[in-house]
Amino acid sequence: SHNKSIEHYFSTIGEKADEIGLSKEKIKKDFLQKLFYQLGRVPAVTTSNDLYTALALTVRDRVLRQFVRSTEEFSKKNSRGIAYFSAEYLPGPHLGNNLLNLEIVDETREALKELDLELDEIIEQEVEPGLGNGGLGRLASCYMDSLATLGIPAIGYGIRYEFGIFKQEIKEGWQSEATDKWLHYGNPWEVIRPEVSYVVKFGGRTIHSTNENNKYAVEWEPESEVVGTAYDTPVLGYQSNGIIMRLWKAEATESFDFSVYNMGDYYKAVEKKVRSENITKVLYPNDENLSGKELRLRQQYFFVSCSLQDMIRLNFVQGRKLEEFHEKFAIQLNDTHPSIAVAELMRLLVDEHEMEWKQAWKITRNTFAYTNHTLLPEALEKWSVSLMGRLLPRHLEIIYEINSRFLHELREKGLSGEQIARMSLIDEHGEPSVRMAHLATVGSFRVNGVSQLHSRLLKTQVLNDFAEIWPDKFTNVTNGVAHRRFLAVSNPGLSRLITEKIGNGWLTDLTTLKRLEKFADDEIFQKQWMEVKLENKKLLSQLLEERAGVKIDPTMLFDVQVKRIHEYKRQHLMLLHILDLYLKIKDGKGENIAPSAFIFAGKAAPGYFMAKLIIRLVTAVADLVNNDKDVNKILKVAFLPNFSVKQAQRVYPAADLSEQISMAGKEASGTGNMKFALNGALTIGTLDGANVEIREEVGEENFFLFGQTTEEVQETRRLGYRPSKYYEEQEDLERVLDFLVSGELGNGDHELFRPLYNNLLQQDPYQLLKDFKSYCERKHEIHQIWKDQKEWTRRSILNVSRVGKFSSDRSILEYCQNIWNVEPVKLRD
Ligand code: AZC
Repeated sequence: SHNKSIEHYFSTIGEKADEIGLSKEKIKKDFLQKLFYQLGRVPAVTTSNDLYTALALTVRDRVLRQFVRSTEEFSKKNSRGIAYFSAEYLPGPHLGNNLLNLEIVDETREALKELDLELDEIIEQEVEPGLGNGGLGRLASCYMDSLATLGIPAIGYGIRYEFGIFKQEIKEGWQSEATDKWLHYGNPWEVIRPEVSYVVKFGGRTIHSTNENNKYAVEWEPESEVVGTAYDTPVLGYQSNGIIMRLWKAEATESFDFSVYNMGDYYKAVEKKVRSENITKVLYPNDENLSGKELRLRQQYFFVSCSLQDMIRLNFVQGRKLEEFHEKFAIQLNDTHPSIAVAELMRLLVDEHEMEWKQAWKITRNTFAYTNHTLLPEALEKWSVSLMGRLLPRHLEIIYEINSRFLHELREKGLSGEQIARMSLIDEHGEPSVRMAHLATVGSFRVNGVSQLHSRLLKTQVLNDFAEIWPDKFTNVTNGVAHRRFLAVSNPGLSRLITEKIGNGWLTDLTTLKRLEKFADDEIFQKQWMEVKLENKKLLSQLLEERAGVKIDPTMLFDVQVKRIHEYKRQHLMLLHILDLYLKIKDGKGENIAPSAFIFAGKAAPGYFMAKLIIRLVTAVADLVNNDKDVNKILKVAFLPNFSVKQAQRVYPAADLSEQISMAGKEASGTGNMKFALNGALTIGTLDGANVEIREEVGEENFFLFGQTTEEVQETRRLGYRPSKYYEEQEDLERVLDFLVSGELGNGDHELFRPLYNNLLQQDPYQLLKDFKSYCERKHEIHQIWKDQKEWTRRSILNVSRVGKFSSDRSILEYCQNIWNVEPVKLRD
């Protein structure tokens, strides 16, 4: 058996299969060998990157060893496998996380110490793969972590972008973008599988005919082809084996077009190769906004086609019939980015494997499940029929066929013409286009939102027509976060303190944090808790001094908003409040203000003017506040450039206050909100996304609520919202808004922030002005509570002890039970 072969392999090299070399001595020896044999270095002559690479390779050996065992376990169990389809992943740095999961942090630290090396400095070297934009990509990686830990046979499919999310720099106060060459120093974590590769076709035409057996058949004669090759990154679980993230890279079908080459046109031949490789060159940096670009659709189709072909191969390798595909696999669509998969699976089954349409459709509909991540209309994907027809002519035909059968069904149900038009896969308003969310919904057996509120709004608004005819198809899975990364790895101080008190059961069952509750009033424990937080704040202060040039007193209240910059998230609401405080201090009315550091980080989509202007406003307010002697003892403002998972791991542990202030109804869930609370920050927030559930868990007395509810927001709009009313009625607000265009911000330029000013006074689509007052009131209350450090700490402890629900382990178990119908297999003995 497979197991025997592993045993056999290790016996041939004189080792035992279950000895994975976790001792200090073995780690040290392997590290030196990697340095010597892989990199040609001795410890006396190395670069920091050599040290990092040697250690990463040492750890990778151990990760792979665990991984090989899990492949074997999974094939023995032969249970339904999960394929997670996601155009984005944000795994963050691997090294620290893998050390934790292998439980060799101390051994490794010791081994390196004997060589006069510092583990933390080496960990610091790692360049993370920024293969996602924000919440959606990070969620995919949290889910990989939990799938691995829970021992679920799973594979994460995606795209190996050569350039990830751009590197953000601040130049003269503005965001500027540089390319992210994350592969420059090599990538020790991936294993290339040149033999796992598939051809993907594009363009051309379809030929319909009846073949010799009198069977109707369609052939797709493409205009071009590319090859996708698998790059595997093992994802280790905690105390368990591992799964893989399989990312596809595009290459030309042949290195050269020989016919052209023979004619002597070398450049033309190479051009074709370059064009093919373009597909996986770069991640589109738009978060919840469409680019509508042809290359983006190419990316989506490319990775989906490779992945489905791979799954069909696996299905056959395991000796199954294609008719059983849906029993062997479930595919989770991470938003609509991979939803062309519905049409592609139909094409593969019907055209390539000659299956009857009806049977193929049954398999397809029992394979896919779709997660929606946003209700924002500008983020709902649509592809113009003309583009789709040009790039994927066969898929457009298939989509039309699915649609015609679907609409027929609706007519039989007696639905009105209007309702049928609303539900059609094709939007006929203006330029005809394919509604990808409808395709995903029709082609899936389950549709879920990512928090209770969001799932309810999905059912009652965006996909209401579908929820009415298929109520059982809709469900909720509230997001969760990889608490091992976001607490155990990134906040070692707090982790140690917690473990001393309640043991380390929380690593595998976060709800055991509940046991901390009884220490919330324990003064000694409170003091230790505060000390840990202060240490974390000192570390972040150092980083802010280095990266943002701002010196911050670590005893200040760290008031933090980190996330993508978007108007609906309302970073500018926080800025209006800071300006209000500034003006009050200037008036000599600052006596009630707690010394505060306002910390921002996040990227703006390069083409999103308003978001970039908001960043410019942060830096302008920072310049004003930090350089004003009357104010800078009480207030500091900093923008930390280039927010990433690595940066995030240093920010959450140091936060006192978490800002979750989106307009209600707009943030599908949020996951940063969970990471902050897990690290002991209190939250100021609206009743939006998962905030609602966080508040429920931690208790309303431990959560600073403000602003309108979703219903109130809608009512405000219905009644004809006039933002200038609030400007006219509230003196403070008027003063702050006028200050934006007073010339005192942005080096005397009155016009710089005029677009923001006009937007707020004229439309204010996210109703900042309406929520301003209640936000400021809550802030005032927060500042009073902050002065009572014991009370603050008590609440902080209660927050941590009550966020057990928000582990991604819990989310994944819900996916298993309510969607995939699989049972976790615990792997390691
Ligand atoms: C985000 C949502 O905005 C965020 O609220 C949620 O927590 C996260 O997904 C994970 O579910 N959405 C995106 O990042 N992007 C898109 C296209 O929705």
